[in-house]
Amino acid sequence: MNLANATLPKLSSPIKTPTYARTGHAPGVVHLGLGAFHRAHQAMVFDQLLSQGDPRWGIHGVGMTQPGLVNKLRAQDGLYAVRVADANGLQWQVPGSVWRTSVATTERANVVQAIAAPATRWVTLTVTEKGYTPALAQLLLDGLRQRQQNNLPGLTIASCDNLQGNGHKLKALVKAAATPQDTALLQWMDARCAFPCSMVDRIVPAATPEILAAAHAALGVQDDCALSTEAFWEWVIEDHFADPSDAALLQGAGVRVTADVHSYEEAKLRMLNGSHTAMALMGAVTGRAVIADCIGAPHLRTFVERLMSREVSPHLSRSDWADYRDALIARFGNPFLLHSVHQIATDSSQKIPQRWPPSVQGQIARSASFEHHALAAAVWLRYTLGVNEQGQSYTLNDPQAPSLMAIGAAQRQHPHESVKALLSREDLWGTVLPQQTAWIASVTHWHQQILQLGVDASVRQLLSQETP
Ligand code: CS2
Repeated sequence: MNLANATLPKLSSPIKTPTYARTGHAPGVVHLGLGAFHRAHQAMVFDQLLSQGDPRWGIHGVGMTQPGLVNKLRAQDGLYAVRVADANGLQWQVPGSVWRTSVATTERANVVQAIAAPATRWVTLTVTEKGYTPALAQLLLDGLRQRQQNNLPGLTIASCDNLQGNGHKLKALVKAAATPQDTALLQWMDARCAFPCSMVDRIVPAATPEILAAAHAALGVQDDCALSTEAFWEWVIEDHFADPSDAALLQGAGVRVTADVHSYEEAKLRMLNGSHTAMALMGAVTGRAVIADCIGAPHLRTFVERLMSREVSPHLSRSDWADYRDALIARFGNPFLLHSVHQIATDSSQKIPQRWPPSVQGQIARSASFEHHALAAAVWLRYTLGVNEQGQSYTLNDPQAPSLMAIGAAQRQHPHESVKALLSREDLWGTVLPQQTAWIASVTHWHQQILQLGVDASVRQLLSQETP
């Protein structure tokens, strides 16, 4: 027996389950990129709004490519359990906000229909860094065109991916995909639709067999879509909505609505995500499976602390960075999360440009040290060998995997050439860093150390040559 509408009443108490009607009102939100993150983050915020009696926050969840999860969710009436756990406690919850589902590649017309549906008020997106394609823009344009032609209200279209200025990027992408015939549509979009920037944060690892087994034990029924997350969550969104009254509603549900999303975005991308990527690559190469194992190693923890304090924080506009750093280190150590380093290392070529170069450039501008980032960049090169220090091989999941592996393949024979080839790529580092000889020299140095001594010894060496 699986979790579904019919089995909800049979769940072991005290699990929080939806108390509101899940049919009878069309979804007000179309979410593109129905994965683990959305289901354990925004879907739970919308669940709270639904619980308060506002029926406009049901979700039409769209899987962008893979039908697997959508099929499992359909079999469970859109229901799934979330385990929320950290040092302060553990509880299970079943959010009920996913009302309908589609797969964009095979059911595109349904998705366009959903965007164009009269009840739809919001489109939210977590399509990952590499998902910002002309095809995505076309999908949005096709839905919006129908709204315009049918004289329906505009939408709030909120990108929630880990990209700086994500709302601006999405709007620019949509505009770039428009044709000269779309002039009136773009005018309507400018006047009626809002593309707020937003920063979302919650650590939600991909589900594992362990979490599915734990869900079965807690619920008393099978749940093929269960997830595990931490208690912490944050959603900061620009005060820019198609319906301005949404600001107060979201605030009431714990969302921070502000004119200044930028400072939250940059702190999150460079502190949390920047450290995550460094640890993920280090973990992959040293054979540590999860982030908690990395932060649990005292030298890696000190490395991450110093990366944030010495190289990232001087360039942040967020002044409470020390508290933010300490909270992050505690979150990374959450023993319940089992956040796979290989999951985070996925698509590193798409993630690193947001996460590392701004801090390195900032350090160069103030003639300060960037050794932690240089060591991390050298670990990335080592990672492209596809085999860890114990000799176990792994796969590089990255749209740039072929070119990265080609650059990295001969790194033992021609280390300088490999470092140079990696660091000269403007798609990864921007236009400034490829010209910086001190940066290239430093990555070259750490790369040599890593090949000779291994990652752990190189990190210890870096720490020992610094003032504590
Ligand atoms: C992670 C993020 O996989 C990754 O790239 O850094 O998914 C991270 O867990 C979230 O951004 C946390 O909010």
